[in-house]
Amino acid sequence: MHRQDKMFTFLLICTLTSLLTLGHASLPLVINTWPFKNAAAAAWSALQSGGSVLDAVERGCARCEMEQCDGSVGYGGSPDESGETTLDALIMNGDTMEVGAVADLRRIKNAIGVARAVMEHTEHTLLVGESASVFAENMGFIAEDLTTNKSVNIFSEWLKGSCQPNYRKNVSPEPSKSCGPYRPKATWKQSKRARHANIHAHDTIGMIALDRDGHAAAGTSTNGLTHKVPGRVGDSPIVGAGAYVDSLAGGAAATGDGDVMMRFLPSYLAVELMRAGVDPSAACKSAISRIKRHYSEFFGAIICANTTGHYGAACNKVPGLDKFHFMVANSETNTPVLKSVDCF
Ligand code: SD4
Repeated sequence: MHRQDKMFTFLLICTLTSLLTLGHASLPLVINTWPFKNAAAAAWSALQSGGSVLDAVERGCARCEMEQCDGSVGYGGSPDESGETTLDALIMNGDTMEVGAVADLRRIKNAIGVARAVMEHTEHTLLVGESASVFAENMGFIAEDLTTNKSVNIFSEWLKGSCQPNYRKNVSPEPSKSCGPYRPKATWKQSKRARHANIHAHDTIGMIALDRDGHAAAGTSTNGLTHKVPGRVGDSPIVGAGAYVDSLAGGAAATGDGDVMMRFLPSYLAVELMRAGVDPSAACKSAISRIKRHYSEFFGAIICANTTGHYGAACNKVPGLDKFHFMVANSETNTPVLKSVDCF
């Protein structure tokens, strides 16, 4: 069979399987990564009380920022190599295709709020680092320390353990044994260093909201990866990677090893597949398959929803991730319900 035929057969089988397993589509719909129930509830109640899909996504993600969902969202989590917590977030309007995003945001807790301010009060798409924080302060966001006792402990334990694990390669001193400062190795062979994703510190919120009038929005918020190199930006604030939405096609949001996942723009790919008529579950699977082809061991998952309110999710099966959990609220459930999908 030709490669294209194989792909077509794969998508057809996925679509048929998911049609059999999925419930009815129903709008409005809120769907988010991981079992972050309160975030889904906040988004759902925003919609129920007349808020827009953007309000729903902003409030849902902000709830996780406040609650420090799983330590992976908001302040006090994922200290970088210098012990600081920095935040990435994105919000996208599927009607206008406007995007606001912040990356490496410092000292501001409400990253999704700042992302929305970028979208609504500038002509830009993405602000980063110290300047993003100054922008936020000027827009009225309060600057405060994002460090907590917990993040200080994570950081000091890491220092005590010779800075293991870390994300350096081809440097000296040997990064798998010692702390920095690191310098490039004079000579080195291209080698893949095994990635040491901690699956328990890996729970970015990604959310999609659709209403009955055909409006759609998506967003993400995260503090990235623990012990990341300062300045590192993940996939979450990158449009098409962390999330993507088009009110004429659907939305998608990703979670997992952003350094790898952002190379494939999985959210964009999934939305384009749904635009072409592919079922959300099959679109999600296809986006994960694309990454698997190059990084069979990557840790990651994606949620997808189309304009009719059908939804799905997919994840790469790796040790510690057999099933991926996500939340759904729609007019059928009227309350957030925990769903799961088997990884493949
Ligand atoms: C990142 N994708 O910064 C994020 C981390 C994550 O679930 O999703 N965790 O790479």
